[in-house]
Amino acid sequence: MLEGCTDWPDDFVRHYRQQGYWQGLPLGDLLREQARLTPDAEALVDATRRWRYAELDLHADRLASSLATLGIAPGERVLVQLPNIAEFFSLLFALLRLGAVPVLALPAHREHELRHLAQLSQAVAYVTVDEHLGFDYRPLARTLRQQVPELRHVLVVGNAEEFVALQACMTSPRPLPPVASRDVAVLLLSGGTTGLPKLIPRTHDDYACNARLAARACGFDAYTRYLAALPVAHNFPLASPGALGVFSVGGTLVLCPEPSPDTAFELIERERITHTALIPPLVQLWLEVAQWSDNDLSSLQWLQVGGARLKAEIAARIRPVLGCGLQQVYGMAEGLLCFTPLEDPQARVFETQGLPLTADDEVRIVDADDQPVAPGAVGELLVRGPYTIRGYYRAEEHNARAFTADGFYRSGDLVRRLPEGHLIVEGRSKDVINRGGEKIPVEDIENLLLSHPQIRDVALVALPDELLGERSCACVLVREPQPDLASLNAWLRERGLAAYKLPDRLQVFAQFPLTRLGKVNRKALAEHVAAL
Ligand code: AMP
Ligand code: DBH
Repeated sequence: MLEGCTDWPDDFVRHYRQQGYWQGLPLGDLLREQARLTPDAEALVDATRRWRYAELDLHADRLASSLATLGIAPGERVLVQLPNIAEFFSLLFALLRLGAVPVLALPAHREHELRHLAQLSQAVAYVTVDEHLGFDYRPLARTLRQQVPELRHVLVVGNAEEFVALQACMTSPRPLPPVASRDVAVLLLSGGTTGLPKLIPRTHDDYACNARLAARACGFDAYTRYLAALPVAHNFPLASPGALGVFSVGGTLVLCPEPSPDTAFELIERERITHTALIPPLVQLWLEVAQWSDNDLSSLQWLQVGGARLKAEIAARIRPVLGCGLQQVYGMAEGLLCFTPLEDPQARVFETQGLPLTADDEVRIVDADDQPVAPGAVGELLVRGPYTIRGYYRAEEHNARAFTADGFYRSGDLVRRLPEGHLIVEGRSKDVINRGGEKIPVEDIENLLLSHPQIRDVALVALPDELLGERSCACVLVREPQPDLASLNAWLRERGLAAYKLPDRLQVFAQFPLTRLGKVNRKALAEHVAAL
């Protein structure tokens, strides 16, 4: 296994194989197999292209050969920052076939996040796009290359300027050394537990299991036409079941450049979309717009919603307004996926976040002393299973806290379980703000703010928000002259922070309320600000 990753113990490996969770096939073969079975079926549609399975397969092979020729070797990491375009998948499968490991950054990430990801992963290459939604990624590539000298290659989709054009990397396919299914396939980003975002190593075996079984739980088949409205670098639209789930059954993936209802509704109508996935604030936006939209959404069968808690009132409006069923999804890039079963009664679908995907997802709900809580009581969810990691990448010290001695992942989520096994997410114990499904790593932003000359101390807290569930407020002690929110955010932006992590509000204090132990009382701070 890739150095810096934690393997499952042998008895678990044996069990997961015996039970058929791990099938011993590298993810690159998943596409190969579909291309053999249904070469002419439509695999992928984006704004300008329609690729059949045979075409996607060939693009991936050609790109893999070119990347090998450039000198990218098995096991090396490649930082990938691509929007929802066809090349995301030719590149992903090329890297998987090469055994090189993609680090999947989101299009919203900027210098602050990318530098950290490149350094932590010791990436040898960065692949990006010329422009997307009005943002030019090439200056970002220049900065990154200066700051991280280990980045040997920069490849750009579109007008590459001084960089290598990805579309020119199309040599004829040649045989590559085999890839081990037990090895790491991708490094996903965690929303953050403490400190800087961590990297999540997912193996070919466990990620294929994730996608294949999720596709089954969601009823995906060869007739499925899935709209990827969320950015496909994220675990939800990528593999839960998302794109990889679609490819595992020979369905069609339609890539939506951004999730606004205007763009998405056109595609749903034109492409006869059957399934899609959203985070809760987008559901509200889609519901608003659908009421006066002329688009025909009648092909839509299921809307999956996850990333943050969905309010039951909103859940109840989905079928009347959009004409499709709701499936709640509670997932994490670290592994565990829960889905409300398709046949569940409405009340259960509105009120719960579903059942764990497999019988071997071992879920424990515990108190502060790691003792199981009484049935039905709220506690922290701990989990281990055939597609849940045993450790973050290169994070030995953090892993000692984030996992129990017997290998359970401490999710930081507070949940309770109904008698039938359905989980309900009630809150969290980790220091992350969940802004409508987008996760803000509190400590990282606080550290950045502490380096601002006018800020003496800071606590970033969550405030309740009607649309987003939570938004962020920077509570600060300042030096004169006092900064205002606009100037502070301009300063953070200059430091290359992704826009969704910018504080929504700034509140200046003369002193912070303290706990009896003398630490900043975040709860009291948040309550105080919310009441203002
Ligand atoms: P990440 O670790 O970035 O993959 O984010 C996963 C986290 O998102 C989970 O641990 C939960 O805190 C949150 N989450 C995901 N889905 C839901 C959901 N359906 N309801 C509430 N919280 C969710
Ligand atoms: O929030 C998440 O990370 C998430 C939500 C739903 C996820 O990773 C998933 C489904 O797979």
